[in-house]
Amino acid sequence: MSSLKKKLQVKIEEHRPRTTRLLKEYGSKVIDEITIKQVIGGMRGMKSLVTDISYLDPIEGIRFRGHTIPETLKALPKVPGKEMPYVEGHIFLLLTGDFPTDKEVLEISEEFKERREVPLYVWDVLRNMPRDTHPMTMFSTAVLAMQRESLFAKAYREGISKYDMWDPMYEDSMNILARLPMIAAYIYRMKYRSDTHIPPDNELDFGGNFAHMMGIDPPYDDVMRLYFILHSDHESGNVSAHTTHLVASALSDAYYSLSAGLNGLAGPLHGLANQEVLRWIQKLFAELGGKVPTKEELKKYCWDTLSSGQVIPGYGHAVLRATDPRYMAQREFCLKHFPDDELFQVVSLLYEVVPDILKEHGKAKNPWPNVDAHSGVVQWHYGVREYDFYTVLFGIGRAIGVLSNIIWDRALGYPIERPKSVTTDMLEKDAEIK
Ligand code: HAX
Repeated sequence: MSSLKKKLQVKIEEHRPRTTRLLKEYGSKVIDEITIKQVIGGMRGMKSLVTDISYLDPIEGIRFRGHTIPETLKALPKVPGKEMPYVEGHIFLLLTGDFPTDKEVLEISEEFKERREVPLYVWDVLRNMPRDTHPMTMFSTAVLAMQRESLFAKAYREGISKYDMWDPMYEDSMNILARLPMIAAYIYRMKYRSDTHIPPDNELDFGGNFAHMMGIDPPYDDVMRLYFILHSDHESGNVSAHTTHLVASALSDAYYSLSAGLNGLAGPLHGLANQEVLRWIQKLFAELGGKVPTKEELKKYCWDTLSSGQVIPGYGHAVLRATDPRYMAQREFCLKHFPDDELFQVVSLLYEVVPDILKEHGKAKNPWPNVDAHSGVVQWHYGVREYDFYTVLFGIGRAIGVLSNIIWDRALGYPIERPKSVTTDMLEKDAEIK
């Protein structure tokens, strides 16, 4: 058994009595109340999920296992000669709550090399889809197509005990994680690089290998290490995390669950916003005949967008009430590596104008940028200009968090999710509307 799996097993055994005790001794303690606004309004702020993998504070932003983004990036083992840490180390952190040693990280890196072979039929499935299919559809389909490989589904058929289910869920999840960069790079090069493909390099880590298979030189490898870590987890209530958790709660395996979560990520109000930001900015460039917009032109464009009943992509958030630290981490990278980039300057200018406009507009509770306002610029700079691919990149990162969560879901025996719905008549009765 690998060091990661051994450590995870110990952590699971330590944790289980905490959940059991809460349920047995404190199960009826009230922790919140629910309003009609929450019931109609997408359950905003309703406390109804448990995860120890990350926590999102409205002002401070995300903490991974209790650590802020700068703390996480600092403490994870670095790839030799590189600015960014191993993504493999972040997987270890999310799963166990501990920072790994160099040796533990290298072990996962090696393990991924053994697990990453994608079944050949997946390429056939992708190749048989119309070439103009959205890359997120291809990505999610590829994950779903592999469901026949599921060790969890097999173990269930053979009668696995509830308490052991985390084990095959872990095995499936690690197999999926090892293969996602291979699948994503294949889709990219099939669609946008004349169907030419670059085999993985056994000397490289998770992020480095992905950059290599995309065919993009350093520092794109560091870009992707940062990107996958930043996008990994954002607690459990966001659409991709919640969907993955919900589907897995029916004891669907990791393939079914992740594919469903990716479909949620593909929505423009969620992960697709990173594509929408670029599409929106490029539309402005086109309207101005390729000219870089002035501040006044940007303001007018924002107001035109709002007046036509659309949202400004990359701004606002259901939980955050300040600038997303994932936005800031990417901004710092740009300031260091390409401060004069034209698109980066437009994005910076947007940061100066959009919050005031959204405040004046008076609707959005959070006028500040989220992660998606920035991620496209970095990709664009390094030559990934096919912006409909951006959400696939988000999907690789997000898989790390959501799969970690469903392993823990099975470890702690969380039940099938089944909230209760009410009718409008019932709400009117509660509201005492005559
Ligand atoms: N531009 C214009 N209007 C906005 C807005 C924006 N960026 N953000 C919120 N609003 C509007 C909402 O549409 C809503 O309008 P209605 O009352 O007419 O329905 C109102 O302000 C109140 O919304 P809210 O409570 O502030 O925000 P929600 O929690 O309902 O929604 C969203 C959060 C992220 C979906 C929202 O801010 C949005 O649509 N932003 C733009 C799309 C985007 O960037 N999505 C990515 C978010 C991060 C993420 O999940 N990444 O994957």
